[in-house]
Amino acid sequence: MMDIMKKFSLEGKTALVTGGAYGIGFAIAEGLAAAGAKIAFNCRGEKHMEQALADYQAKGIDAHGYFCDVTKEDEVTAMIAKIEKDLGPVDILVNNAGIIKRIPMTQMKVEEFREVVDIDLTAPFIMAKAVLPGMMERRRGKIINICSMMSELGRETVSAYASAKGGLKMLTRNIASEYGAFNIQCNGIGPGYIATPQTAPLREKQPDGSRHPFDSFILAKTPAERWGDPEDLMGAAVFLASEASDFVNGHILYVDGGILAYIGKQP
Ligand code: NAP
Ligand code: GCO
Repeated sequence: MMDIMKKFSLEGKTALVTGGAYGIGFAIAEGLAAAGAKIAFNCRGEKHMEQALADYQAKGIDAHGYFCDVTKEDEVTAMIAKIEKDLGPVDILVNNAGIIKRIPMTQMKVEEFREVVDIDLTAPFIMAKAVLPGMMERRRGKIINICSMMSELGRETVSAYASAKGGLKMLTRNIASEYGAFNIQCNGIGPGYIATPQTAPLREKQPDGSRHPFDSFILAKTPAERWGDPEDLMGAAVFLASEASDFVNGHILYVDGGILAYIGKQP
């Protein structure tokens, strides 16, 4: 009988996870490493880099860290060249780096809107553009864009983020459409509400020790009745990075505890 687990192996593959110093990116990199991939990641600050390298080492992962602001095409080009010299061609790109600004649209400055779109949408375009030529030459490649509930839904104060993540869903589908013939698969992961630094403000305990109202709201909207853990995303990432998903393209795999399927618990 065939060994189906071979289809999920990433042995011999090099994965680049943007924003992989902590949070979801770190967990995805950890999962890809456990499946056999060599790991490269980037961040912008010395402090985060030092801590990340120590954290990867503590997990037994020989991760390679690179300083790069993903919105700067020259830094991205230089980083990819360094990675290819250190580890070989990038087989798997995970566009994870992202920010959010929670500001009512009428109060949001245009520069703030532009900054979110620049990091959450334009940067994945820059990153994909940097790795696609090599993937086309080798006639294989995997690009995974980290989308969001806000690729499908809106909510107050996240107009820039939802616009970017909605665009990222369509960029994912367009890369799949334009480069699928080169045996390149571009898919998305749509995490639900995950406990990371990005959502920490939404989970802060109230002065009286009670749950943040948004925390209670998410628990009522999630059939799993819990926030996601970054580790919950590892399986989806390994699947979409491996040959097990070679005939999956342009798909957004939601890992959300069921939020998108559920009207929410009656109060
Ligand atoms: P996070 O804890 O805030 O981490 C974001 C990461 O992105 C950090 O490593 C940060 O590095 C990096 N980054 C930000 N801007 C960058 C830039 N210009 N260049 C390079 N790196 C940059 O966020 P997270 O919760 O792990 O989220 C990771 C991704 O998942 C994001 O795309 C987010 O939108 C998405 N997501 C999150 C959730 C959730 O509930 N947490 C749900 C759905 C989707 P620095 O230290 O350099 O800032
Ligand atoms: C918010 C949250 C969400 C999550 C995530 C949900 O303010 O609503 O930050 O946007 O980060 O994107 O999938």
